[in-house]
Amino acid sequence: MRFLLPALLLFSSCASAQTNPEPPLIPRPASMIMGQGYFAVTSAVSILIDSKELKPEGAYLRDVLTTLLPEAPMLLPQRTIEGPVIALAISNDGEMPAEGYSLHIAPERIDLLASDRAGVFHGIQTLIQLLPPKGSETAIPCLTITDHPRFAWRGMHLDVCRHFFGVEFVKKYIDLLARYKMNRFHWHLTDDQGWRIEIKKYPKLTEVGAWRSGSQIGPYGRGEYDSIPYGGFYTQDQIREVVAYAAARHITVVPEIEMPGHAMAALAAYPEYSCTGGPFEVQKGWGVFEDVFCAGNDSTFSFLQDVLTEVMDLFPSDYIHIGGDECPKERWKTCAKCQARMKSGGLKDEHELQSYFIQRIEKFVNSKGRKIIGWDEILEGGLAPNAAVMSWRGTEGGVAAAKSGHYAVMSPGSHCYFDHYQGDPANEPLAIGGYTTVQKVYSYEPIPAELKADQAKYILGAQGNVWTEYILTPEHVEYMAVPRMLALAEVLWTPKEKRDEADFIKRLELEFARLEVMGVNASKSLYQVSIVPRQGDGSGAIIIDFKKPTARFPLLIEWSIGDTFVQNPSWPSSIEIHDTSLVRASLVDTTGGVFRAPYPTSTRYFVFNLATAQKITATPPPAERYNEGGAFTLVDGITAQEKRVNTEWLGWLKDVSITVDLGSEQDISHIGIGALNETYSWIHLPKQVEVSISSDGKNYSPLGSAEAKATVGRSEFVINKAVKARYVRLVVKHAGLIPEGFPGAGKQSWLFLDEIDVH
Ligand code: TNX
Repeated sequence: MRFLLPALLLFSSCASAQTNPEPPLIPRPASMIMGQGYFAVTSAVSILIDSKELKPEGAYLRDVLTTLLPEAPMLLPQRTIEGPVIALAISNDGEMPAEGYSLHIAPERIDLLASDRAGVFHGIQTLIQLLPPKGSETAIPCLTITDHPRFAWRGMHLDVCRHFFGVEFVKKYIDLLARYKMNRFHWHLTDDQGWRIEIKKYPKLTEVGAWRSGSQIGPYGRGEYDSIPYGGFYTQDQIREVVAYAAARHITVVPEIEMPGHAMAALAAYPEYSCTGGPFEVQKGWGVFEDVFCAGNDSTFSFLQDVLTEVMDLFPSDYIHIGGDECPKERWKTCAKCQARMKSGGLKDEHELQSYFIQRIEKFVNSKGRKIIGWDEILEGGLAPNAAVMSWRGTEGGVAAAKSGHYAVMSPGSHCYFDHYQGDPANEPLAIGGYTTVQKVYSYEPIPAELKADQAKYILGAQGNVWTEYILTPEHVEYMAVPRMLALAEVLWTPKEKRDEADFIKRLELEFARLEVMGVNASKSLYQVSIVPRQGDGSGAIIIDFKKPTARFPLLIEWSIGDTFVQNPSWPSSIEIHDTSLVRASLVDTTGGVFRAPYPTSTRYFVFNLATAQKITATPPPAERYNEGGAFTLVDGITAQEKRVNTEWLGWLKDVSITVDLGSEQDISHIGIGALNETYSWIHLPKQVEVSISSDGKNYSPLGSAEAKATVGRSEFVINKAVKARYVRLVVKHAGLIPEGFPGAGKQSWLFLDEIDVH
């Protein structure tokens, strides 16, 4: 039976004379040759499978098509039948690389031939990307694709400890991985703030360890917590359900059980496996904690082996992630059992004790036919013989592993941490820090340049990590992961020479429309216009440059100052402001393109006072690392936000003298300057701020010391006196060495300053 909608007929007949345009597939296939004409996807289509083995993949495709079509297509064993077919088959010639497939779409039939079931599944994902995300019968372009992955490990991680995400969302996350041909889901199941997996032998791990009495609010180090009980965990049945769901999508779930550090939740439940015996609480705040598993106590190992035994029963993954990161050695130094273990084992320091710990666990995991993978700290003190390394602190860990013949998965903070900012922090929800745009992810090359070819083969691939300290909801996880994981998926799948950023961004634009229909809260930060102020002629004018994102053009910029909207087709665009203004800017698509969702709007509020955009000098200038915008930053109309330590604040390691020329003599009643109090980042308030004024810029008369309104975070140093002056000078005394009891004690502290307020 032949059944074509009139629209499809029209569509295919119009286009039949020409070669079809390339569809916007992500990741881009290794090879794609466009044909002519279309295949009509209707209820008349039958799905054929060449063996029973492919029944799950056939059923998966049928279920997807059923959501689009009036009736479910038939799923039949391979044979010749009348009418349009999609034939799935496994190739026996042994020539196709693992997970590879070829897809041939002709007007009458589609042939999907793959090296293995995973390849069939990936080919099905390609087919799905050719379909509309919802709706009805459709036509897909004739083409031939030959495709296979560049890397074997194409991973995404999710931290469910800092914040918990239920099974429904985990499945949605896995579906996203599948769509972009990712094949490892790294499930971070235990940490200081919560133990999230039921262990039958140790029920307190979830009775106690899965719950905390409150959570940190706001940025790190502020010491602010709510007192809302928080928690959750997965039962073993739920874990099995997720593992099976992922397996049906050819995704391996790699469980992570953290040791010896990041163990506070476990120790809150079973304090006997610590060095001191506790008691402990499941942690409310983020960070690194000194209490860890005791390495001298044999019962710690029996406990962890019991846990891992249940874990290995649940997860078929050949790699089991045992954490290994950020383990302070303080407790071990003063623990009699740990010290005795070091003595009897001839271990020369606590790093070797950590290495002993990991090797002992590795032996156990290996004895069950599995392998361990751990964060790069497991290299310290000697790497366990069969261990693989997940390189997060840069790429050195991966390089060291590969050079010594160990496998490595690359996940450097610089390119693979999707908990970092992806747009101008002024326009983004609070994040942990960093700045990793989708373009930066796309530029990532997983094979470090220093590796020779025979070493490079130890790089299994890479992985994007989503740590959730500052990510509270599923929608926010999606926002942080998408579209960055699409960029990483292409880095990991597509041949290097086929990668093309501009082309990717174009395809991404069409994908955004689909993601919206799929109910995925993708970030559009890529389209943010940056609003960047700079010094005018020093007489109270700020010039604002609108910087375009590296996105698709032709797109207009639209900005507003207050209620006045201006559209401008030209880049770069600049305006000048002289008064307090709310400035907004966004892109506008006047081409009637597919991507109709509004582009994000960037907003910056410029507040003017007598000092704003006047001539300013700072002697000495700020340290190079914290000198964005120069001294002008102190009078740019923007009060620095705490979360923007790297850009809006200026930093010094010494005293500084700042002079502002107000242009003419002014009546003044208030002189103030902002300073940052963030001792965990080694940033301390100044000792003193001496204020003086002058009419001629030569002779200064002291006004006195500004008083500190000190708080954690931004603090203000202020002096209120009615005077007349043209020049204002602030001599800011640096705090000197960091006192005992603070992070970085004994080192030189940082002085961070921002907006000056004179009125
Ligand atoms: C470091 S990455 C950690 C995590 C944090 C993350 C935040 C790693 C192995 N350890 O515990 O969540 O930074 O970016």
